[in-house]
Amino acid sequence: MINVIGLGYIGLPTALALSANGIEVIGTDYDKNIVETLNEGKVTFEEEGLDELFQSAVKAGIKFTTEYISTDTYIISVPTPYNKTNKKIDASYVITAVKNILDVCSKGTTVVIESTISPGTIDCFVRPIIESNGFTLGEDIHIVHAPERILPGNMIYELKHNSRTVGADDVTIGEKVKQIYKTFCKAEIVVTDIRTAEMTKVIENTFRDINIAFANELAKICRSDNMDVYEIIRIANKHPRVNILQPGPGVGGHCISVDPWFLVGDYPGLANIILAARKINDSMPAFVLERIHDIMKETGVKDVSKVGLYGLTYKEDVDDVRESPTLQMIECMKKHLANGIKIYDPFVKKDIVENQYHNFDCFLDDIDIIVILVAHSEIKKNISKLNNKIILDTKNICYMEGVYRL
Ligand code: SAJ
Repeated sequence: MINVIGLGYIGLPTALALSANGIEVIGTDYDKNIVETLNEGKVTFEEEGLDELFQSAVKAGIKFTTEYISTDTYIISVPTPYNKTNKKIDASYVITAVKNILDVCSKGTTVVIESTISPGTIDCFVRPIIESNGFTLGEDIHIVHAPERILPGNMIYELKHNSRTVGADDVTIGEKVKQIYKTFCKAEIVVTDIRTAEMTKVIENTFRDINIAFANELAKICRSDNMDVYEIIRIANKHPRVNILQPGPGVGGHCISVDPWFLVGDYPGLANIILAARKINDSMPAFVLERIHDIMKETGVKDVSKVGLYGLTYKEDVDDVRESPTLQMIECMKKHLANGIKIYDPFVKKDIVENQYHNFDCFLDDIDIIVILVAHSEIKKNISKLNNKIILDTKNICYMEGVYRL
């Protein structure tokens, strides 16, 4: 039986996939509301295919609880934020989970950490706790790091089809954990050591952050000298070895905007491109605000309450707002006491900011300028409704004349 600890964006789909593929699973989360919702037969976030997977897992007997269960295999998928002051990993959720496991586990237990962790986290934080509690590593407890790679918006497909990494001290244990993941993962599973697995995960997201930063920097350069960044990227990408990503209003989410900081925090002085990329991506929300300011001046719209931000989530067609560029923009506006801007997102049902609308047409009725910050399918299908609006399109999805871009 596997006890999956943390039923968030990664833990829940993983627990469900294991259960639906024949493994006995109990999912544990310290949040009573999450556990209650799941026990009422409802999923806790929107994701294509998640409902179906949930139904299969429930049929197969998955259980949800706030308790840690005594068993021989655990998968930890709790958050690993970074400490905003020293930029290093905040491993406190992982540490608490390991401590709680030690209280109930049986001898010979395997503890798999799925949460993203910076290189050295297991050596610095996890091994010492296990040893100081009187357990012998490699005998009483086997520690494994098996980071995920699934993309929000396409999680259920990628859970099955993406290659994965399993880092372990002992190859036999690595192979045992590989067999567990093989129940639902049909792609290659590479077994390696723990530090390699830790570093690999972090640099994958850092690679993407740097590439997005390059596109964002190009957008700023092109704006300063009146060139069309999208056309330039489109043409450059025809080169067989060039593949530039798309500029946007910033980088959000709990992964790409967080993981590179671990390297900056742990290797100051060495992580230079990585730091520059983070700074460029973090500067984009303020850059969009400047664009809004210029466009208001140019078009004569004086009242900020006539401006509407479309999109609150960190990217298209997901309901996750963590580190979202829109929230960063709103924060930035508050500092300058510019209140009154209107906001709408079809995926965000609860009121999380001031002046938030829950109906697209009402939102449109009340604004003159629309700023597209997230390319949700909803707006892509309804571009014709924007005909009489001044549009700032930061996602390059409107192709009519007169649209302002980054
Ligand atoms: N973005 C751009 N321009 C682009 C692509 C993305 O501005 O050309 C922005 C998005 O709008 C969003 C942010 O970057 O704000 C991140 O979005 P994303 O779709 O690139 O990635 P995430 O954060 O949803 O998921 C990433 C993935 N990692 C990589 O692609 C290397 C995913 O595979 C990981 O599993 C996930 O992080 C994670 O959990 O670590």
